[in-house]
Amino acid sequence: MTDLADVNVFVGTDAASAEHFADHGWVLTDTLGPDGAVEVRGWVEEVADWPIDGGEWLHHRELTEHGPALCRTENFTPFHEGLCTLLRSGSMVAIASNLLGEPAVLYKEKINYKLPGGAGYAPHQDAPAYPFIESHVSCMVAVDDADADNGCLEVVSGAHHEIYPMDDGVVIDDVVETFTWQTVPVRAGQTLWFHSRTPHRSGSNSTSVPRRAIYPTYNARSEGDLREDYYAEKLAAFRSGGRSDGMVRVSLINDFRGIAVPDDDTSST
Ligand SMILES: O=C(O)CCC(=O)C(=O)O
Repeated sequence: MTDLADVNVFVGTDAASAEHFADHGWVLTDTLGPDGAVEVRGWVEEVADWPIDGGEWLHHRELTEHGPALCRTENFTPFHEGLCTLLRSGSMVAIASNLLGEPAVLYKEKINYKLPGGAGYAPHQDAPAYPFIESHVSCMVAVDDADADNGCLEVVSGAHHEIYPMDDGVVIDDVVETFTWQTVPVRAGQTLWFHSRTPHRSGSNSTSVPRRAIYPTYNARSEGDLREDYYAEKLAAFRSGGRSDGMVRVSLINDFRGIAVPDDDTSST
């Protein structure tokens, strides 16, 4: 497996980064560095300790072979100063703006914890899950090293120009088989930026340690500041019910492969 982290890391705010992103639909940058990653890991642990029902953040759990485990938190920047500053200002917004080619604003944010035994994601494009907006860029800020064993991302290069046929939000098998998938191992502190139409997927975490990552999504500010609208729409959709296939509903599309925790299970994560 090629370690892209060694051979292909960009600055993010320069023309070469924007060119690589435009050509491939993704680009890898060194955003936090090892020291920043340690600080951010502490912040993610603080968020993970927030109570399930204690606030307006959205915690989601999945059932793993080790029992119920936290799989995702959304809508946390209003309640965490450090993460708010990291995701809504400074170099993250500057890189998003460079890749979009105009000033960017945060559209949504999530942490995927992928704890030991945590499930992966079926092949999908994010764009159908992001209402209101034409132009997005998302990224995976690696909180822990990610590789094939703990479920790093796999992407398809140069396939970000169209929406592919999908079933329930997941790209259909006939199309998936035609793609050349590229595994993208990343080190803690690195950030993999990807277009909202870049097909991507990931495996489960078969190791004994977490594979945590933060995923902010940005849109061009010229399209509006729609973060609150996004979360209003998402909450309304979630109130209408969970998935009927026994899997956890974490998204407006059904890409997540995690098994739902029974409603009457209140055990801690
Ligand atoms: O964290 C992962 O492994 C994949 C995340 C992803 O594709 C998603 O949340 O849509």
